[in-house]
Amino acid sequence: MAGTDAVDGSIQSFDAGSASADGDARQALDDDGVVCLRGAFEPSWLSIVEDGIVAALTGASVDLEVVKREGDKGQFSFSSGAWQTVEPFQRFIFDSPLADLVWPLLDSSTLTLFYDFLLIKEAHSDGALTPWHQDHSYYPLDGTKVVNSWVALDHIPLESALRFLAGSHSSFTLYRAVDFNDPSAAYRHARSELPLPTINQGDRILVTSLQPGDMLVWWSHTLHCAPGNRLDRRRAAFSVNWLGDDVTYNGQPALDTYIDPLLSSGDHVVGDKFPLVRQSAAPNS
Ligand SMILES: O=C(O)CCC(=O)C(=O)O
Repeated sequence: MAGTDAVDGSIQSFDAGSASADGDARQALDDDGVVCLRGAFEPSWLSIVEDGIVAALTGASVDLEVVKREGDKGQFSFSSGAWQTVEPFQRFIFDSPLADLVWPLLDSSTLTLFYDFLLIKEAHSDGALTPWHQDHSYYPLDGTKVVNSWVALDHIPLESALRFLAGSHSSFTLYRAVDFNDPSAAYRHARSELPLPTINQGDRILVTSLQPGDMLVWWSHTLHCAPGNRLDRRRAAFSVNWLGDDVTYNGQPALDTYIDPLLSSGDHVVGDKFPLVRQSAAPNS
């Protein structure tokens, strides 16, 4: 894959409040593998997430990691599945417009919460880059309707924004999972041995700058990466990962966040850990 700096197109963006966002945004997500919903959250919702961040960073998140890469001034903090113990994250996930913005994009009779992920790249965490990867290659899941809804909490200019390989989701090919601490090492829960594709001339790398409250949504098969944060201010996001009606559990080894010992291979992924958040009266109605 190319480095994290090459960029040549803009992620298709829609006003989250506009009536046509569902259809056009869904088309863009299906075509490119990623879409941006502008102004998805009012500042009042973002301040609830900030309350959650304070709680998560001061002990409420059971799965918090804080790293400082060699030579960096700033830390990189990330936390998975904190919604279970961080009440403001619960409020944001269950009471904000989030679920109703995401559900129409999935073309699914159901919407299930998979997990949340908080990432904070402090000022000058230059080395905290996110290598090219595909979220799905870390999950013990079969199916295609898996999305990440990633909400910007700060102004994120192009230089520190996520990059996506346009259309890389479309064949649902599963590539080798990358070890984030050492991209050259084998990942311990590998599901596929297929190396990540090389980027060819004519491939499009998509990016866009974001304002606080803008939300990116991408499929779990879409290849993406992000640079470290070379800015002199924080670059933070709160993302929530969702499952649709074609997703089943396959029981393969994975991080605890993605595992529910109560589920068996072939089960629909739903339960206390992965709650059903929306369900239509009749399938696809
Ligand atoms: O924001 C980032 O740096 C990486 C986010 C990401 O790749 C993910 O959540 O899958």
